[in-house]
Amino acid sequence: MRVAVLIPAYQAGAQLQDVLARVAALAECSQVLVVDDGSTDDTAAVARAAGVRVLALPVNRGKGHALVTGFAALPDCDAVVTLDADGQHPPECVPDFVRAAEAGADLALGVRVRSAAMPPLRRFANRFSSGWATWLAGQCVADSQCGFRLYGRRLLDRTPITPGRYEVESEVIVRAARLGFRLASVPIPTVYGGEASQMRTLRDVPRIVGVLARLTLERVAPPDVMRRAAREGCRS
Ligand SMILES: Nc1nc2c(ncn2[C@@H]2O[C@H](COP(=O)(O)OP(=O)(O)O)[C@@H](O)[C@H]2O)c(=O)[nH]1
Ligand SMILES: [Mg+2]
Repeated sequence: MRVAVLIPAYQAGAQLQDVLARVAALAECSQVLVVDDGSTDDTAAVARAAGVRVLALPVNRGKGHALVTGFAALPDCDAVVTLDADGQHPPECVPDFVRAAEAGADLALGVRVRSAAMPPLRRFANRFSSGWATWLAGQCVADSQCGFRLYGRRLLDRTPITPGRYEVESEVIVRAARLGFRLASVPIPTVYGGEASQMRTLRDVPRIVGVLARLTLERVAPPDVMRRAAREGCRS
């Protein structure tokens, strides 16, 4: 299986070098792509110095935009593993994701233990959004907010994804599950250290709640893109 690693990165210069060195040590990974949109620190320079492919976009538009751009730039692999640039996702777990894909998963979702290592507000938000996503997806979604994932090729080719910020990661789970793609959970450590989150509560929480509300409506009134995708099916 040809596996690419896609790293959306924003203001992540401080941790990115270590993450890229650990990704480079992975036998499973055939290519690495960093997508930086508008960082004002040395994120892009650190990635280039590590010798990986970099897409440096001029304006910041959000993690979801970076993911969609990255998926489109990686058409030649069988699966794309996404992991965060800030060191919260140990690259050493990538083989577990590949094993889940080899066992039949189309979307392998990293699952963090909701331990005391996770800030209390995050724990609550995570439980709430994961419960809602599970109900919408009809399959277990234990951690809808975790960006450490493996996306299979067929899923990437067939699931309509609306570019945006963090809410994109909720949309893709629910839409992929509705199209019949198989989800799996991969336990990963819960890492909270000195890294600064780029998530802005007033901007991003309403976007996540908004997308879950929209996906609730899509149950009864699917948009054209989903009707078309459903006609194509996930296995044909
Ligand atoms: N390219 C890009 N990456 C982003 C953006 N926002 C966050 N990221 C990256 O997405 C990952 C997760 O973001 P983070 O703010 O740490 O989210 P949190 O860990 O859920 O608090 C990190 O690798 C960030 O560098 C963005 O606007 N553009
Ligand atoms: Mg983070």
